[in-house]
Amino acid sequence: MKRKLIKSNYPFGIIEYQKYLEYIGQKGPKKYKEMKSLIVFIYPFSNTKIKGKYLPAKFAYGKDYHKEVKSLIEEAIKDLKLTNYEIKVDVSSLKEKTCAYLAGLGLIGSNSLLINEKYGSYLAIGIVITDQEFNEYDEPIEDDYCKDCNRCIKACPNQALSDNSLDKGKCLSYLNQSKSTDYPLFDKMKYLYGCDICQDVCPYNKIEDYGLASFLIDDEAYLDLSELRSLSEEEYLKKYQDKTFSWIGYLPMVRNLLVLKVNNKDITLEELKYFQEKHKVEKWFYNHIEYLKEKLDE
Ligand code: B12
Ligand code: SF4
Ligand code: SF4
Repeated sequence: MKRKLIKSNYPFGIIEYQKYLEYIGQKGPKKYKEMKSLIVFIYPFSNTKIKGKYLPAKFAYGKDYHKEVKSLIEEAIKDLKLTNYEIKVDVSSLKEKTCAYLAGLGLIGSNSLLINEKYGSYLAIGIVITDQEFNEYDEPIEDDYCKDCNRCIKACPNQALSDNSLDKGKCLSYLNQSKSTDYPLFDKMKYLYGCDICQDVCPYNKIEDYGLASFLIDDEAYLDLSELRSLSEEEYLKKYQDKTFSWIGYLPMVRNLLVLKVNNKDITLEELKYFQEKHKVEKWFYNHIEYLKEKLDE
């Protein structure tokens, strides 16, 4: 199969599935037994930090990247006329950063993310897994982008990074996408959803904005307390269904906004009590508000 049939305006690379399995130390396929190749795509998010205290990280500025990337890939591989394939974006068991590295699309930095020489690290990875073999495969880049920079490691407010590994339990991006009860770890949260602190400081992201139009900031990236107060859970989910953050649901987003409001001392005790009372059956939420009330009082 010829790779020139793939039409993409952004970089892509192809690797043998078997080589990926060997690289990650797996003897043979546990899943996708008949598959032969992985076609790995990257698509840039916006890297422009919009001023505002209550905005999500940049990967959630625009439309849900899971859906967007899937349809871009569907279009890019149309001419290959594949019969046995699946498109994976974020939710597969494949180690997507490692796939992108092996496909020559960049290197994994100390922030634990794939950095592409042109597009930096603000990007989404999408993968086609197929039984099709190709006439040519890509090789990884041999270089070291980070050297002794360490800016991301120093900037992480929760010390979640050390060299190439991430302590997920300390990472604000994990905390604010879950119903975590490690309340003090939210004290230095800066983003309404996800976290970009370790990418904001990276020199590879100080580039022009290549973000896809559908990933640029839109009105639904702005959430405010009075709106969350007036919308029912159902109405909220309907309004924000095309956003990357919709999957975590209503209450975790309310929690995130309340945390940021308290971190910025920009809320009253009465407002906190209102939400606490309204959702008192959710213990993880109730107790977090208890913690926030004390913090506001400090
Ligand atoms: C779970 C998950 C998270 C979790 C936990 C991540 C973790 N490492 O534990 C949380 C919620 C914290 C998270 C946060 C984010 N995530 Co995330 N996440 C994932 C997901 C679904 C799985 C990652 C995972 O845990 N894999 C298991 C671990 C063991 O493997 P791994 O992470 O691939 O790590 C391996 C490699 O890094 C490799 N490795 C380490 N060093 C080196 C060096 C070299 C040279 C090589 C080759 C390999 C290598 O070894 C590791 C172990 O095998 C992937 C999608 C996917 N299916 O891969 C997206 C993914 C990694 N996330 C992504 C994004 C965008 C983010 C955020 C930037 C979002 C945000 N703004 O908040 C943050 C960044 C946080 C950070 N600094 O890493 C993108 C990454 C894009 C990029 N440029 O790399 C991915 C690929 C989703 C996508 N399809 O675009 N994420
Ligand atoms: S995403 Fe935020 S909390 Fe997670 S490692 Fe980066 S700076 Fe630290
Ligand atoms: S901030 Fe520096 S150390 Fe961290 S990923 Fe970027 S270049 Fe590497």
